[in-house]
Amino acid sequence: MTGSQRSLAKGSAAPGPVPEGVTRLYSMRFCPYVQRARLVLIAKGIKHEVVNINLKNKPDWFFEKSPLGLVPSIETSDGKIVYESPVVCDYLDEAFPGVKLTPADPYEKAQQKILLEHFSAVTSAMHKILLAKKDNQDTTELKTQFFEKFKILEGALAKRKSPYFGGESVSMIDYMIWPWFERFGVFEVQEVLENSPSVKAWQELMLQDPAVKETFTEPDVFRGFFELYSKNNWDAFDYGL
Ligand code: GSH
Repeated sequence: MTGSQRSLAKGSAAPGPVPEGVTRLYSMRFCPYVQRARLVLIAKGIKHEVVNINLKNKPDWFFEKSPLGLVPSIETSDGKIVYESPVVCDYLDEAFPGVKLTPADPYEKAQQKILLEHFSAVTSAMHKILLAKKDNQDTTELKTQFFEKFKILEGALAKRKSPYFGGESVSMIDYMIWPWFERFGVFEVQEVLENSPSVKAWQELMLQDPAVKETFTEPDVFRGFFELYSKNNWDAFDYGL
C-alpha cells in the first residue's frame, strides 16, 4: 500500500492524477466504513494508494472526490469516482479480477444484502453507545438494545451452520461487518460474544484472515483516537503517526 499517511486538511493541495493501474482510496485511518473498502482492496490484491482526509477540517477539493463529504471514496486513473462503502465494495468486486467475494447465486446475494441491512441496526446501536459515553451518560439501556439487535447475527450464523456468514469461506458480508468487531473494546460491548458462540468462533477465524490481519488496529490505538476525537481534537486523525 502506498500513499500519504498524515491527513490532508483545508488549504492543502489536491493530490495529482491517480497513476495508471492504481486505485486511490480517500480514507480516514480509523473509519470502519473505510476499513470495509480496504479489506476488499487487499483481499482482491488491487493495487491502491491511500489519501487520508482530516474529516473535521476537510479540504475543499475533497468534495469533488466525495460529493457527500464522507470517506470512503475511490478514484480510478481514468477519473471514475465511487463512494458509499457498500457501493465501493461491490464496484471493486465487480470491476476487478481476482477472487469474487459476492456470491454468484442471486438468492445468496440477496441474503447477504438483507443481513447487511440488519447489521446497520447493530452499528447504529453501537454509535449511540459511543455518543452517550462521550457525554458521560449511563449506557446500560443502550447496551441492552445493542445485545438485542446483535441476536440476529448469532441466529443467522447458527442457522446456516457454516463457519462464515456466506458459507465455507470468507465473502463480502464477512468483510462488511468485520470492522465493528475490532472496535468492541472501545464500545465496551465484548461481553455480547459470551452468549454468541457461533459469532465468537467466526471472530476467531476472521482474525486469521490475511486482509483482516493487514488492516487490524489494536484496541488501545482506537481508544487513543476516540479520546481525541470526542474532544474535537483534529489531531485525532493522525493519532499514532
Ligand atoms: N454511509 C457511508 C458509507 O457507508 O460509506 C458512511 C461513511 C461515514 O460515515 N464515514 C465517516 C465520515 O466520513 C467517517 S467513519 N465522516 C465525515 C463527516 O461526517 O463529515
